[in-house]
Amino acid sequence: MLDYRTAGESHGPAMMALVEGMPSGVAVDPALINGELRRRQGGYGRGGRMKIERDEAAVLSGVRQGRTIGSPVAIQIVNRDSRLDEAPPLHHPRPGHADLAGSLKWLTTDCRNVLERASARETAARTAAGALAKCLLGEFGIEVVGYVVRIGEVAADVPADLGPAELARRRDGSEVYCPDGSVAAAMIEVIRIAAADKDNVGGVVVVEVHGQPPGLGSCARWQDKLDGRLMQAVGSIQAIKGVEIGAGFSVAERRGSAVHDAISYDASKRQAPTLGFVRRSNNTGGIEGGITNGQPIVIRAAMKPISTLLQGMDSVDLGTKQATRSDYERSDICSVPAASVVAENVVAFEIARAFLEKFGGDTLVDVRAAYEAFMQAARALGE
Ligand code: EPS
Repeated sequence: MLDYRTAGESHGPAMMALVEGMPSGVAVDPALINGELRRRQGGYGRGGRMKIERDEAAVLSGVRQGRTIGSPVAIQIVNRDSRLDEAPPLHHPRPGHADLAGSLKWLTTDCRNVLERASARETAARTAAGALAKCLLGEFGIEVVGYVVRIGEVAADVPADLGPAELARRRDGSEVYCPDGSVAAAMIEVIRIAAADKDNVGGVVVVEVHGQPPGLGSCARWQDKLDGRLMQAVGSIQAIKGVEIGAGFSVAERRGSAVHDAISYDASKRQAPTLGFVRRSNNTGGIEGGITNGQPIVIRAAMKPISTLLQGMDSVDLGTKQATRSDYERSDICSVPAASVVAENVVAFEIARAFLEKFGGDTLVDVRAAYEAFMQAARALGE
């Protein structure tokens, strides 16, 4: 089974990802992986740390002559700002960060032990693992694209049918990774004003997946439902507080006839991932009963403003219990654009995991044969 783990402290020597279960024969594209790491470091609103770091993936195992060989793939991203033992203690927990809850959990008054692992720096490792998964997805024409649709009170209007290439093109021309060029300047202004007020802002990101076959995930076991798995993958990204699939929370206020995506059939579209089954809408976000239906998968996630505030917030000293302001640690003002990159890559990993659950084998040749046999049988269903 495809799986991964991450390790590393924000100011330790390195961040690491260990990916297991990749079939052999997958061409690993270092430019793709490092491109995603670079995008994650960027976006308007990033702080001083990102001027120090130059994230680059060193692939230490599992790849020979540019292709996976079936063994675990270890990826290391060196931290330039590595000073874990010298980093000062932090006794005044920041509301919203893991500082207080983690210090209680691990019985310490020095939040440093907790915040080093809770830090969003960990998402560099998740991004690298997801980008590796994209090397597999690319073999099957599956595209994953993440972008920003809200910063604070400024919301974007992104047409539903742009398609992944155009979405990525528009997004990549934007400092806030938003495909709606008409609001980018306003988003930047919201971040700038918040920073001037020693405050910060959150936002909303969207991830779309295109080209995946029907039948990924399962309704047989609740653990295998793909929507639930995607929600966990995205909801576990630092500072994410809500995840929706398709029309999400808005379905609650509409009638069923206006929510469900009516089905028709068009034989001329049999080669598409939907196998010719046509929907006029995609409110379900590409997943019904925990299983892909071939329509694009659409996931939205809300990110809270990050919990390090230049102005501080009311807090207490964990040693004396006296009232104080929370500590300020060097931080970003807004990392919503970075979160869109992380979300894109963790989603890519979950899609690859579900793909290999259905079509997995030791080699890419096995996987392709299983995929093609399934697609052929599914197209011929009922004949
Ligand atoms: C973070 C605090 C900042 C961010 C960090 C997340 O780090 P530092 O304290 O070193 O300035 O820059 O994010 C990253 C390092 C990253 O790579 O995304 C936090 O407390 O969560």
